[in-house]
Amino acid sequence: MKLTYLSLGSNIGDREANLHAAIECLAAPALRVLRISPIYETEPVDYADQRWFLNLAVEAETSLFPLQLLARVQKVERVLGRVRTVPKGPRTIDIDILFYGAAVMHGGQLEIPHPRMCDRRFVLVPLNDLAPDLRHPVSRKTVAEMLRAAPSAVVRLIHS
Ligand code: GSY
Repeated sequence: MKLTYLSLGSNIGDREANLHAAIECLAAPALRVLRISPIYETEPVDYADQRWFLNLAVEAETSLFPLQLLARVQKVERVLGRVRTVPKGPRTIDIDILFYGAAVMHGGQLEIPHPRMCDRRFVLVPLNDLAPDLRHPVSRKTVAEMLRAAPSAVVRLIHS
């Protein structure tokens, strides 16, 4: 079993319902959700002209291999009807794999740890609620340290 951390975001429709539906869909055989962070409303990063997101982080244990986990995540995004009209634009649900144990993977279709997590407050704030002492296997920084160094962006607690 590997411990994995995922980041979930939604900015179309009933954003909170989308997050809950995604968590339910993820938790099929070979993946058990252990903990869920509070939900935050966050200003859009990369493409500003869109609705604000709701974001949260999930801690799960899984016997899926990384590419199997990616396939599971992509299936959940498909099932929930993710539509991407604009690159980095609005989406019903977006799920990013942040950590997979202490694995480091480059190239191919999957990069682990997630390459942009250290710049994204919308990822780090909820992740910090679950695992502030978790260490990035390459930079060796903890989540709390990455959060302290992250560029500013509005992230406000909706409810825990
Ligand atoms: O990479 C995830 C999708 N996404 C988000 C997001 O989930 N939250 C915020 N605040 N901005 C985002 N920009 C992108 S792309």
